[in-house]
Amino acid sequence: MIDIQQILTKLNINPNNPGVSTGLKSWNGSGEILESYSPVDGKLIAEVHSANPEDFEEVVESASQAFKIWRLVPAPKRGEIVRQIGEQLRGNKQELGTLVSYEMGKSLQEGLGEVQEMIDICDFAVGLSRQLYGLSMHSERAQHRMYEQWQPLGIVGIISAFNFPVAVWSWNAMLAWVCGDVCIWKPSEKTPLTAIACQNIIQIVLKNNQLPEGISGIVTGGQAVGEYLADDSRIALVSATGSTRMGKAVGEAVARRLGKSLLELGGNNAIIVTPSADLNVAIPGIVFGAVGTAGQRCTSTRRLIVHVDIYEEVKNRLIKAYAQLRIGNPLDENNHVGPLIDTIAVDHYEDAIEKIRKEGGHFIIDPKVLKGDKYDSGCYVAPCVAEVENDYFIVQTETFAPILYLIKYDNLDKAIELQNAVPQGLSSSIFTLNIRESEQFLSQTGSDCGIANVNIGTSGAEIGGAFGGEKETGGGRESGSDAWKAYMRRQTTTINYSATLPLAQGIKFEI
Ligand code: UN1
Repeated sequence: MIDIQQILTKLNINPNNPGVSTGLKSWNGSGEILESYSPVDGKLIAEVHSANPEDFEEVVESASQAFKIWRLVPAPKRGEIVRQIGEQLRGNKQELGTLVSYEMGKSLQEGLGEVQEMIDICDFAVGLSRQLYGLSMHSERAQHRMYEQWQPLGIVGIISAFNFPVAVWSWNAMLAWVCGDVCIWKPSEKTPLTAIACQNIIQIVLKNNQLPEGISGIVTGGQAVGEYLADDSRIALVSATGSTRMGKAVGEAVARRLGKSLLELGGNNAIIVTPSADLNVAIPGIVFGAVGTAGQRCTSTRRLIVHVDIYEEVKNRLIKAYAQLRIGNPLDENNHVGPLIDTIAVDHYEDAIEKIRKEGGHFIIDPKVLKGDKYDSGCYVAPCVAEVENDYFIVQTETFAPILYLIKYDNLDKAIELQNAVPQGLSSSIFTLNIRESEQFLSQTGSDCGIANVNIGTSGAEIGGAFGGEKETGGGRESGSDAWKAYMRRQTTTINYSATLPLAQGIKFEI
């Protein structure tokens, strides 16, 4: 159906030696081999070497040297480089989006959408490069000027997850670059090729502008490579997206050396459906949130908290909607749901299902691991819905699969309490046409999440807002608004242009 060799070639990837063809030896590493299999058809796409400690050292050294040059480039000029990256991404959107879809398994629409998010963050970062504003203050001392300025941090380590293999890296990298930082990327070991494709694109732009390649480094590999980044005090900021388990390990290691971390971890996102909800808007929002990307977004809808008066109606409409879902090859636009990332994810799905049953859950739409020709990779599962209690252990856990939990409520205070009663705090929504209900949900006694939506599902956030969440989601914010501040250090400056030395707080000191 697609000619993957042709796509790899267009993205400058030599399938027999994916890293070396791009120039920097370390992109291919010398460490153990990572095999990239497509969950779409189970085929091996290519083998990539992971980075060993020497490779890592080489990449950090090249980043340190590049930082000395890059920090001197004026911010709007750095923005111009990011603009050129955005142009390259526009030119490669089809191929990169297709590779994302093939290597990761999300639908082609979503693969292209992910590349669009990268293009959008480039545009955002270009504008931002002229708006890295600091405040100025009035000094309490005469003839003194006081202000703050934002300086680059240095090397930013980016650990990204398989589910958004390229967009989440770009949210971090594009901001970090206009801020004057250099980046070292550890992509998910499950999706190394999309990362190498991005590196090729960036390196073309850097080369065209005679800039050092160390501005954008890559270290492929698993947990060990993540640990190199977390433990190394030359990495000023580690931005990590992924599971709470991974984030705790990274956060602890970085904190031990008092480095900075930005964590964007698991979600356990709920939608509250009130009696006034417009179900024609709510049902597609719920279904897209629960089954889009096969339930593997950190913003996927996991819990549906429905008012008792409309519970049966919502349940019936969900049964109808799920019956229409087409599961299969994500590159075929007729399908709604593609595969899970690998068979390990399928094991997690099956394990969760067993736990739901054990704890007393009841499926209204049955789970199933799909078999047969079309599902040869063994990674395709049926999206399912179960009636549960919010306090089941399994409901409190994020399972990266299309499993939706149905929970009943009778008054809004209780619904909000249920929505907040999980360890995670990423995304949340309410469907209502009642202004009191919507305002209560958005008030300080409402949702405790980093994202709170009204009449929109929990997933599909735009890049313009700050993205991230509270509690076990890690507290970090990436992407839009003023998330850029995490990639810079704030410096408060006071300048005395008087002929005396007045001290602050009126202290007298005479010699
Ligand atoms: C993620 O799942 O890690 O809000 C990021 C969304 C996307 C990003 C999700 N814009 O669904």
